[in-house]
Amino acid sequence: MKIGIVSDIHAMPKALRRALDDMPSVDRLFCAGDAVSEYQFCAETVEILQQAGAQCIQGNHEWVLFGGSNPNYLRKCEAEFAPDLLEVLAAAPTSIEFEAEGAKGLMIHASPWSPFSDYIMPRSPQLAQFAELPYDYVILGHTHVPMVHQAGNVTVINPGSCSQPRNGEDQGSYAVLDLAQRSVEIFHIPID
Ligand SMILES: [Mn+2]
Repeated sequence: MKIGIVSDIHAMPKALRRALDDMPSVDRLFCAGDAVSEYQFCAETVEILQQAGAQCIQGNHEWVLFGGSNPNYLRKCEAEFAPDLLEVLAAAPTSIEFEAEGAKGLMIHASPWSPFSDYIMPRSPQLAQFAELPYDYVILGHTHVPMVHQAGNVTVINPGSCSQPRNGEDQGSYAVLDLAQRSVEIFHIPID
């Protein structure tokens, strides 16, 4: 089974489309949060994810938008967008556990430890702690920096952002996890 992973789209549907067009054939699609931004909902982004059958979690931006911290903008969205479209992200969980081909995984936007908002960067000291988690794969987003890191038996994957790279490069990125091969590949795509 192959899982395509996108993250931190931040309401830029063109970049999402580019990632999905470029992506090799996959069996499942995951979105690791921040599909939209706290002050910018995007119907087209959500529709593309829905059509692709993506399993989405909330990032900090969805958490702010739908969690009540931003009531004026949420009211504006409720007036403008169809309820079922908002519900896709409003009802999304903040983490997903998955199990396939004998592998166990967790997807969570920023960090699996309270306060769930740390930025786990490629050389972060916290990476060593992932080895203690009861998973084979932990999928993160949030940093906009693509990463594949082996911590003991745990592979930590961040697909980066398909639209807003923050690694000093001018390319977006996404990831494909191949559970049969136990391999992960990061793919780079042009951005505008
Ligand atoms: Mn984020």
